[in-house]
Amino acid sequence: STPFGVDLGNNNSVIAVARNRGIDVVVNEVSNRATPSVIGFGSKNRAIGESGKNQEISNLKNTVTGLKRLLGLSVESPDLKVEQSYATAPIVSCANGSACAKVRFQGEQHEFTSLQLVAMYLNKLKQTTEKETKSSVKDICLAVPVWYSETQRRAAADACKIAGLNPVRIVNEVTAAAVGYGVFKTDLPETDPKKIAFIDIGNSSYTCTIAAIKKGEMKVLGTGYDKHFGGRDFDKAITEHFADEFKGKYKIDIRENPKAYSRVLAAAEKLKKVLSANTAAPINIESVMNDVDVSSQMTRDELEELVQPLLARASLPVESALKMSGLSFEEIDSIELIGGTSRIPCLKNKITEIFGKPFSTTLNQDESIAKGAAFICAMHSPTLRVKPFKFEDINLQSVTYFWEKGAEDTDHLEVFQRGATYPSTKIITLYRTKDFEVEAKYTHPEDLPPATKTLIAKWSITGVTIPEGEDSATCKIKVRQDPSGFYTIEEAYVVAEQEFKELVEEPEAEKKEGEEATTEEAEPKEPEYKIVKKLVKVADLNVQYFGQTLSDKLLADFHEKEFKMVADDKLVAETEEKKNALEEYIYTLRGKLEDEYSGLASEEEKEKLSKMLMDTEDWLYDEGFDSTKGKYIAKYEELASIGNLIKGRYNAKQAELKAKQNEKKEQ
Ligand code: ATP
Ligand code: K
Ligand code: MG
Repeated sequence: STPFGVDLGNNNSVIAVARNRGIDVVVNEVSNRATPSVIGFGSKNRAIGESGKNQEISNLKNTVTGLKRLLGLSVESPDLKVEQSYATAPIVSCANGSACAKVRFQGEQHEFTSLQLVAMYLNKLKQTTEKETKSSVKDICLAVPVWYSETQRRAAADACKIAGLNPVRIVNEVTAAAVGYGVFKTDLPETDPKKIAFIDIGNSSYTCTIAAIKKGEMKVLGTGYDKHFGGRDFDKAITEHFADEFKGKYKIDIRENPKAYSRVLAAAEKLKKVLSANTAAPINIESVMNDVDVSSQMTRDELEELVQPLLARASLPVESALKMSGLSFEEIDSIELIGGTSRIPCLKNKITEIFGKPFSTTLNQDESIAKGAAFICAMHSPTLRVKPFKFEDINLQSVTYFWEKGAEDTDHLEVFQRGATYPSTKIITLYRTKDFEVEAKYTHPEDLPPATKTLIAKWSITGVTIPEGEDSATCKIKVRQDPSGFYTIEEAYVVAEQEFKELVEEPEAEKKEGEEATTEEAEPKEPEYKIVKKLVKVADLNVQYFGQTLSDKLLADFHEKEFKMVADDKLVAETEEKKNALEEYIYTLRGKLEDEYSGLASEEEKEKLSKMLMDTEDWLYDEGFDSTKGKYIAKYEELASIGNLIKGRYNAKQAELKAKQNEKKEQ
């Protein structure tokens, strides 16, 4: 399968593949290099991506956005309120306590979990990619925010699986961009790594990741973020400003009219973008509500004033990243800016001001995350050979593993510290007399975002038997923070001391430099042995994981539902296609009948066909307006049976004419 990288953005997503010995961004069905992260639900089908965005304003209640923000979000989290404030479809609590979107779809109320929604969207991106690359797509490297918890990362992986994808790696967005930088930059130092601050300001969040990069190698040193800082906050600030203005100026309250509010919000985003290039920009919306046309304008300075509260927080992510990395501002060699919102002049100035030096934009602001992810996916491919590149990410939360206290054991150990790098493997030794359980928990629940699950996972370890002559089994537990950042137990086994006979080697007589080795035979000696004790693996233990992944049964269930919806969407699209084909055929055939076919059909035939065309046309706008694919095909074929007859005569006549012409030429 083609290695596939996805930057799942809150506003739009970018997909990239590894092919032709390079990494390419994949364009969607309307040739855009980014696809809106939107799902619209309709009376028959879903409209995902571009089509969802196109119908958004007319279908607000059944249009879901904020997919990545909802994924794995607990309904107990205060962030739910934030997301609800941006959402136009109702975001509710599902039976299992996760966030769900409540929409009308195919004539019924549906609640889709955040996991299902992300799966739908990823499946659409997969289809886009398969179509564009004419290849199959299975393995995916999905980029996620650095602040995603275990719950959210597991949900991301499960969403991939529901979409029929194999998540070979979940990677932090900015890390993926930094990997791309390290792989494609040609002038990196061989030894002394450069310290680079990567800053991504997107639609909903702001991340600063500091990495040490040299040729072929990258290590993340620190990262900081503001989960609630992005382009949508600017849009909202502008919209709220105009909401107040329009209330006074036009006596309308767009806050009471979701459609009007959404239209102003969309106009606000446009205005914001214009203000990145110009110092003032207009806003004009016809009949925004109550038949009122609104118009106004905003200057760049006014926008800057409006977002002061946000700008005041702009240095925080950088400061936390620096603190974690142990570096000072002076030690940063360069600053790389990515993300759509980093195009805003006042933010650019702010970044320069924070670091006290100019930034660079070596990386493509919109595509570097997806490209890095595609490269990482290719790294994991057994068949593709990519440029070797080693990289390590940083662990944001300390994690402790717990077990029942034993006679010789304490009951826990902090295994992965905040600030340590991963992937990383550690071995824990426990002396056990029976089967046992291990739990992994975040060490400092007080540092976690509210409503984050403290328990990461539980494992049951079975098959413990005490070796003969011992009081307990010495169990070795291989724990790992894997490349996706998941905390796992890779394997567990029992070791025991066993005695080995080992040859005692004669200490070699020290040779002085320059001295010839003696050729004299040493006196032959009896070989001497000693008994050494060594720990060897004597038995494997069974490790069973109870974590935050969906059960196989549920995964299969969601998968089936998803592919049923895909089939429905496909049928609707094909039906629409057949209907359009029929409509078009009516017009072309009618035209030809009066033109090039006119001398080729008898009056009777013409009359019959004209009537059929008229009847079919009437049917199309009446009873057949919303018919089935089969009916449209049947109607088409009915017309074509006569149409093709005349076409046949026409073609024969054309051939005859051509033959005559050729004859003439030859003469
Ligand atoms: P996130 O990373 O938060 O999940 P995302 O990846 O979808 O979101 P980006 O694609 O990096 O975000 O950026 C999209 C945001 O950038 C939008 O809010 C958009 O309005 C904003 N944006 C794009 N171009 C400009 C511009 N020229 N000036 C100002 N803002 C812009
Ligand atoms: K994006
Ligand atoms: Mg982004």
